[in-house]
Amino acid sequence: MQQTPTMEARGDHYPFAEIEPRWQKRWDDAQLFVARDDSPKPKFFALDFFPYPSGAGLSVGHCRNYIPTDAACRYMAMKGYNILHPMGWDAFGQPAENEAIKRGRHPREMVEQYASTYRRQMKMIGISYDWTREINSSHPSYYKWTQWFFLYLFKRGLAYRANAPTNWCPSCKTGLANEEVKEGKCWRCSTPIEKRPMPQWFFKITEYADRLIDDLNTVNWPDGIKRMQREWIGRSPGAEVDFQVYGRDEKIRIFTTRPDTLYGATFMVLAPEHPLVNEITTPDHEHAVKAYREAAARTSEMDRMNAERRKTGVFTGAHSVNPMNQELIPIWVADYVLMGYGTGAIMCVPAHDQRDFEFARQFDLPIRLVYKPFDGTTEATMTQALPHEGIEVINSGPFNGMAAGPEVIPAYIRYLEEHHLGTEKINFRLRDWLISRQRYWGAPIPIIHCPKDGEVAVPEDQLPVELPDVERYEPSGTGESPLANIASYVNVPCPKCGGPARRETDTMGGFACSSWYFLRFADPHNNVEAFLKPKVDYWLPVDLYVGGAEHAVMHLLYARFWTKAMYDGRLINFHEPFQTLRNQGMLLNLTPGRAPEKGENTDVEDESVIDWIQLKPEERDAYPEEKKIYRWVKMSKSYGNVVTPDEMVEQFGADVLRVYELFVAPFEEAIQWSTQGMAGASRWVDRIWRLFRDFTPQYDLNWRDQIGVATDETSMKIRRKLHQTLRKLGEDLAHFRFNVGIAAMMELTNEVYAGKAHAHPAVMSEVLETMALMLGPITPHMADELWERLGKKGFLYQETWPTFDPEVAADPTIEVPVQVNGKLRDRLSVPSDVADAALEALALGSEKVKAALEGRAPKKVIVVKGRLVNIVG
Ligand code: ANZ
Repeated sequence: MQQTPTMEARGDHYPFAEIEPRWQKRWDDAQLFVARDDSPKPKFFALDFFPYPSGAGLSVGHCRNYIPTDAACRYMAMKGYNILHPMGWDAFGQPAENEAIKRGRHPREMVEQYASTYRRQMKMIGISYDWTREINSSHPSYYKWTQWFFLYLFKRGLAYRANAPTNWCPSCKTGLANEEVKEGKCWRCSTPIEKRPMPQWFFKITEYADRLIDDLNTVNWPDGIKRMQREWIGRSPGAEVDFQVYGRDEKIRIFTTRPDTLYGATFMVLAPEHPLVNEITTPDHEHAVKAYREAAARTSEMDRMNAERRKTGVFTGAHSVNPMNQELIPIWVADYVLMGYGTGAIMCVPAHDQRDFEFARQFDLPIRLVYKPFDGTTEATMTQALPHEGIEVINSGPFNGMAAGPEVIPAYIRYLEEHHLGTEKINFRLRDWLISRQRYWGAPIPIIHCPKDGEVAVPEDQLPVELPDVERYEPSGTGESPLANIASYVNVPCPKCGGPARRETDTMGGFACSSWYFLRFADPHNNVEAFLKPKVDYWLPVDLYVGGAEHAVMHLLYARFWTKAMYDGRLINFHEPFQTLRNQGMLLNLTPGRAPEKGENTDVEDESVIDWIQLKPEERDAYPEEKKIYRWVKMSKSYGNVVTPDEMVEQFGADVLRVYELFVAPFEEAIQWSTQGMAGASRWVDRIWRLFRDFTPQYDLNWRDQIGVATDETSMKIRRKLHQTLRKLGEDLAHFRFNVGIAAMMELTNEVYAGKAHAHPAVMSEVLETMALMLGPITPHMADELWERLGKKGFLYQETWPTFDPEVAADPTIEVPVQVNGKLRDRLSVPSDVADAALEALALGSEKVKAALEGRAPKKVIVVKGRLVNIVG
């Protein structure tokens, strides 16, 4: 008895397991993705955010970043660009070190092992990285240059050491930058931050605050990220004004964004930490003020900034003189004024500032309006502060009667400056970047402390300052780095005077390494300098930068600052590192959890998920199904809901995973993971595979000679769809609209399937050849295989993206006659598939038809689909 061949044997399915590793090896052997520094082609530098390789390996969520960038690179290669698409490891810093501590391993070997897993997985999904340029930021050959840049900033006065109250994470046992404190908690371990005064190294990012805001206008970035950077930098234009303390010599300087409200200042508030508090407090108020200051010291900054909190404060007994009207106003101390912003002292205008209003009501302080309200509100009837808008200025001496509006504030600033009462001032929220960490796993700060010469730079020929190899590297918790315990590391001669000196023992936070790594990719093996300038001139800036939105005000701000500092020293000739930035949407997975018990904290990172406690993977089986609550949450190790590319590639293949991730949603939007969706992608890939299986034997290399005679309706239809899809797909790939591009490819597949039995053979040859090229960026393994089976040589990556023929792509037009009351009045030239409604609108818009109707409204319009419009008027 004859056996039916299995689906496999018939070749019904794309045999990914055999094909994909084979092509990956061939790409590798041919060094296909190795970037050339000496190409005459225009360059395209595409970069994925510098990953820290974590122990769990890549999830299909991470692939959401890498696959789209890869499709874009492969497309740009076919469009004739010289591509740089590198990868490396952000190996230093808290994430890697914390994990190493947890596992009781040395971070060095751990990072190397994890990186090799990432590398294997990235190759497995067909990413076209140039691995010859791989970098590892924890390697001395790399951090030598991180240290070199530190000294570059130090020599330019942009790195300095200062004793400042720093953000201290008691769990990670290190100081943190402001950007690493999220809602008062450590970005790595969510432990509440404490303030500790200690000497720390800072980078003077504040010197670049204006440029960091202004130059956002020159880059193509998502609006949300630009907005977050602007808000983080927080530029506030206003004025500083001096208030004389009554009966004393001291003046109190305040910062205000609203000098136009000076006449409405009816009291002042100093931050509890303000240095003048002790000086001016009168003896009868000393006790209360002291107690209040002590209580404030125990209150977190987060709480102090919370606008909802009931206002508290104490009177100092002192008064100051309002410089505009010489009125005496009381000086209070209150914790809603922060010492770290402006001057730590404010004038209070309860009529127009909500916090001041609440404070005035709380302590029965006077309120005075300086804008006439629209609705007759008075100081007595007010229930909240009135913002800027009002009819005109009142209660303000020479300013009375000025119409409320934008010209008011400059008038006050002019007055202040003319009378030497104050000056224009722009304040920033941004603070200098705290870079030192009391941790082992980072680039050592290349400074030597000499009792005679002070802070001395390690001479360049002694770089790198190598991280000593130690058994125990856990943070000491004393506020000193573990390196401080290594006598041979610490005790060194001063490079200047040769006398005994101490090496700096803090290391740099990991964000220093990622502030310049994109430059290193242009010249990764240089051990004479950080990079050869002509190479950076050629490759940089990065044309396309792809990664998650969580770095909006950390890495992306720091890297911009370093770039500008290097630009100022003429090390590079551009001042924005990343031209186009794209943030991928998150990948969510349906995850079992339960309702929280009374008083239990949900503690889920994602704010949209409240009242839900994730079930640990080990609890899941035992927990009753009917009590489980399923939620879509970010795919991550901490939720135990990770799907790995390994599982998916084993079951469906890399090309199917690529199609699924590109197709399932717009790039920027969140994806809800679905393994059924993978099956859908797989069906499409198989359909293409079978199409080629059936038609490749008839493929004719010389189809162009025959194509002119393929004028039958089916052939024309298929060709039209083919060229239309080609036109669309090119634009879609260039603009990261992969989902609609692939949807168009799917429609094309349907059209080809519908007509393939009747189409002219030359058309089917054209379809195969063109589709293989179009699939190059999307399903690169299958596409190269199909291409080869068509008898072609080489790789699609090196082929030219096909051009569409606009004539073939054009929709055919037909002529539709228009009659008015039975008489032919016009002929409309319209696409053959025109909709009835569109045809009716066109007919009624025709000048000839309007003339025939002589201004009458049509009584009836009859459209005979695609053939005739009949108007009764
Ligand atoms: C008088 C006034 C009247 C104010 C008014 C506002 C509205 P931004 O935009 O954040 O820069 N301020 C100044 N220093 C402060 C500090 N250290 N702690 C708390 N508040 C402080 O806000 C600046 C405004 O916040 C300043 O302008 C000051 O109040 C207050 F109708 O002065 B304003």
